[in-house]
Amino acid sequence: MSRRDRLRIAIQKSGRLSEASLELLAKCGLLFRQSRDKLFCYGESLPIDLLLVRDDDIPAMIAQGVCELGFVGQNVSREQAVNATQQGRDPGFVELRELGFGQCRLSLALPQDEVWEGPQVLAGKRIATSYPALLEQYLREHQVRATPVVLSGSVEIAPKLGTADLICDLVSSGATLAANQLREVATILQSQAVLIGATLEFVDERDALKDLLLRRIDGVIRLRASKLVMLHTTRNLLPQVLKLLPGADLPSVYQLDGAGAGVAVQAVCHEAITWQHLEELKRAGAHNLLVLPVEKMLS
Ligand code: PRT
Ligand code: ZN
Repeated sequence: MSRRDRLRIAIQKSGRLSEASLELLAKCGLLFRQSRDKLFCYGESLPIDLLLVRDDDIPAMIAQGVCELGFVGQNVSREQAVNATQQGRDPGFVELRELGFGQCRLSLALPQDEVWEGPQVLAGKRIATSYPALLEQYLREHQVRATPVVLSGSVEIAPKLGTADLICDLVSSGATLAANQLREVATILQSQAVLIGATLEFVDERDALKDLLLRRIDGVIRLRASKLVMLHTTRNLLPQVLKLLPGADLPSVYQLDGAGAGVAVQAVCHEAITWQHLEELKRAGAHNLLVLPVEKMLS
């Protein structure tokens, strides 16, 4: 691989992952010279440039050394990795981080009136899908023989057209399945957007740039779920109350003015805080509970 002093990251040009991908990069402090209609955006704040492409092309671009990093759905990265492995090739890329957006699942769906008693009902059936490698892996694991019918789009109408008996496709709300009188019966893969990167290490500036970007992405992801929790309690109840704070960093405890054993607690929690958490805290003796978003954090 030739030496380069700038890092390239590929994201989907236009589609379900584009906006969230750009937003994540912006939160990492990356600014690009405006050219969203073009393939290449020059990085102005750091020597990190952006490639805007079709999501399916990203894994191969990384494997070929065109770019070093990319954001894709796990459905795409796993399909291409399994496909490469089945052909005895090294995929040339690895998953580095789960990014927490673009959630969906790859599922099998049958016409609504057909029964599902487990994977054995698939025997001899034609299954329409854009994910033949993941489907074949599932069929192998369940030791059942069926015929994948590979389609690049409009998979959900294949049973109605008679070109397949059932489908294996991405689902998020389930509305598309319902509109086509299909019923989700089994999930093959739970998917979300991931950061993928070249398997090879770099011997130039790109290595440090990749580490820097990974650290910033980790910070953004961690902060997304982080909340500042403030509450009042009494000193004797403090151990129980602190035990109930989900994923809390070392909390600060302050004596409340003129309130005897009354204390105020402040803690940054790194896990989602639900109403149930708050109710449990209240039962344990906490009151005046406040949950606030955290904007930036530097430890
Ligand atoms: O042009 P390009 O190839 O880049 O775009 P694309 O058409 O391949 O991708 P796009 O933008 O549709 O999806 C990009 C990625 O978003 C996918 O690879 C998934 O990782 C993720 N994602 C999340 C989804 C969905 N949710 C989703 N619901 N991708 C597709 N769908 C489709 C699904 O195929 C089905 O047709 O939406 C329909 C089902 O949605 P519901 O809500 O009706 O269940
Ligand atoms: Zn695509």
